[in-house]
Amino acid sequence: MNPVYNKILSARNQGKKQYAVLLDPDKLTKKSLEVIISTAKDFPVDYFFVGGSLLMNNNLSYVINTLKQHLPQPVVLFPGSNLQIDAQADAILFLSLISGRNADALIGQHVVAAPLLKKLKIEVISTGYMLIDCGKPTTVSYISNTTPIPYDKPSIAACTAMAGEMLGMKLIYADGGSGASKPISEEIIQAIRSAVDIPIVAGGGIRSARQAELLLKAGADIIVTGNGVEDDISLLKEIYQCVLELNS
Ligand code: 1GP
Repeated sequence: MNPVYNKILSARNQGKKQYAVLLDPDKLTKKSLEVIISTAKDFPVDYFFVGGSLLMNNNLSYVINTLKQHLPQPVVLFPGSNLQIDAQADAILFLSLISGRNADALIGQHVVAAPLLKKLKIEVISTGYMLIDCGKPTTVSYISNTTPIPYDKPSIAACTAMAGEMLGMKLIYADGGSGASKPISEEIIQAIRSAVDIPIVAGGGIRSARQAELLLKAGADIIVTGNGVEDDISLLKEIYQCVLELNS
C-alpha cells in the first residue's frame, strides 16, 4: 500500500536524500523528453513529478505514458488544478496551498478531484504546499491568487508547516515557484525541519548542485528541479551525483 509515500518515508527514516525532476508537459518536445529519458537511465533520479500551474497543451497523458514505458521511477502528479489527473500516474501530490488563504486552493479543487481519484485508485499523498517569496511573482502565485510567505520569515514557514502536519498532511512542499530567481533560504528549510517530522520537499529556482546541497543539508529530504534541467540537462547529472555523495 502507498508505495510512493513509503519510498519517500523510508528514505527519510534512513537519512537518505532524494531527487525529483519536475517535467512541465507544455515545455517538453519529443526530442527533449527523449534526452531526459536517456539521461535518467544513466542517472536514475528518484521520481518524476509532472504538472504545472497552467497547461495550455494536452500533453500530460503523453508525457506520463512515455515515461512509464521507458523508466521504472514513480511518476507523480504535481497538479496545478483538478484538470491534471491521469490514471497512468503512480501517485498524486494532493497539494493544499497552506501558505495562502484561497479556499479553492486549500480545499475546493480537492473536493472536485476526490471522487475521480478514488475511482482511479491513484495513490494520494496529502501535501502541505507552501509558497515562499523568492524575489518575483511566479505563475503559481498569480494563478492561485495568494501571497507567498516572505523570504525572511522562517517563523511563519515553521508555524505553517506545523499546522499542516497537525492537520494530518504527510509531506511539506516548500516551493519558491517554478522559475524563481533564487532558491528558498536554508533558514526557511531549517525552521521547517525543526518544526515537523514529516518529509520536506524543496524546489523552485534551483540552478546548481551547490544550491541543492545546501537545502538538503539544511533539512530538505527531496530536491526538485524543473526549469534548470529543461535549460541544461547537465544539472540533472550534477544533482544526481551530489545526492549520491551525500548518501554515501
Ligand atoms: C516548481 O519546485 C518546482 O514548482 C521547480 O521549480 O522549475 O524553478 O526548478 P523550478
